[in-house]
Amino acid sequence: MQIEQDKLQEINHTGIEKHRRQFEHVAADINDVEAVLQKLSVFNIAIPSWALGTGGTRFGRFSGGGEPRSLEEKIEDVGVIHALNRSSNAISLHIPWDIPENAASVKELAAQHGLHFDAVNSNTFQDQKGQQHSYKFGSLHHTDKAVRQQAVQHNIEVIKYGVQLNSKALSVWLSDGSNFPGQLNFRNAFQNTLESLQEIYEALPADWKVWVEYKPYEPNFYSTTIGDWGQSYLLASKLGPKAATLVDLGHHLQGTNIEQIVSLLLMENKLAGFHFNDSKYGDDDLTVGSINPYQLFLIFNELVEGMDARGMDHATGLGWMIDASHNVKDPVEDLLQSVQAIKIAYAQALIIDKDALTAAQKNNDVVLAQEILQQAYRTDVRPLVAEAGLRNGGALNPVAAYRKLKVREHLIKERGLNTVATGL
Ligand SMILES: [Mn+2]
Repeated sequence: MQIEQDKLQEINHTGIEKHRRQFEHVAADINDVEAVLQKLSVFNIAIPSWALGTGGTRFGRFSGGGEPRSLEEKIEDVGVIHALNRSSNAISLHIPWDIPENAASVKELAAQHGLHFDAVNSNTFQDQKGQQHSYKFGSLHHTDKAVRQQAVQHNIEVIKYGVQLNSKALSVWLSDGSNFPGQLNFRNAFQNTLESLQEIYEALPADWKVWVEYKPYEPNFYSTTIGDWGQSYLLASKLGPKAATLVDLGHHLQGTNIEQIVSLLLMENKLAGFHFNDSKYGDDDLTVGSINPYQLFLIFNELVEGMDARGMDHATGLGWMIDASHNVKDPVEDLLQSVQAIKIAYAQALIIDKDALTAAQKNNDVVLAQEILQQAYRTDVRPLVAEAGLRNGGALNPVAAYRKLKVREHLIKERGLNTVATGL
């Protein structure tokens, strides 16, 4: 379905006076608020094709109805998200869940919604129907060369689909690892992975990148072959300049200082980008900013500082994507909340008094440094995010507008109550 602009404007109109008051209040204390709004208005976060349906756990799955039944319907759902927030102009495909049957028509449909295709994701963590070799004991790291070759060929095929859609990156996440001590020779597993990735790297077009994601555990519970940023960085370094490390926020052990990892990867020009989500215990795939928004802000502080130090464009310098799963929420509402949370953290990072912070750090004024960071964090920047969305033709409040427009009800009517999207 398409969002009707006149109805959206009507909804915006009802909240506009309150918004103006709140915006002027916060804008009065911000240096160069127009520069902040400009950065916010061009900042987009890609939506993964697998997050548009209800996610499940291994205990069950409770569909909310009206889920997209095809790649085309997934594109339409991202179109709805983008029409409301004007900040989600890309979709990231997962192969083989979302093989584009007709690339030209899929590209045309995406363009109608103002969308393009972000990184393509390969899948060697499941066996597909008719597949010759099993990934039960891994894929790119497998002890059997024939299995490794099959996984390499799959990744090369994913690149080919991506080329048809004008994607520019291949995102690789491996479930390869071991469940029990003694099961695996760590060095052999690493070397096999490197060799396999080298073959994939060779197949990358000149203007492509490969993003190497890491994860400490699950589905393997003793070791993961690309388990942390060090292992990913080592692979990316050995592969070459087209390879970099992808940080998924949920792929860290509790208490990990993710902002420090981000800072150093950026310094080394080896940060590919992000999979945003939030978690309390592990890879929970919860809504971005729902559990620890302060950590998200601290990450954005390092991102803004580190990207500015390298003269990078915030909007295009790194890959920005959500990687979440929704068990009990409407996926579209969850994605709208996630994008808002990301933009809020970004806006807070943009208003940090950097000169004052640098001076406080030089003087070892620990108290002042904390005051400066928290001054930005405790500023309610939501009117800035709303203003940027409004100026781009989006909704003042995307979730509220989605509900007032009864989008889910329309989707259920159109697609039915018992539809099941491919994905997690
Ligand atoms: Mn991820």
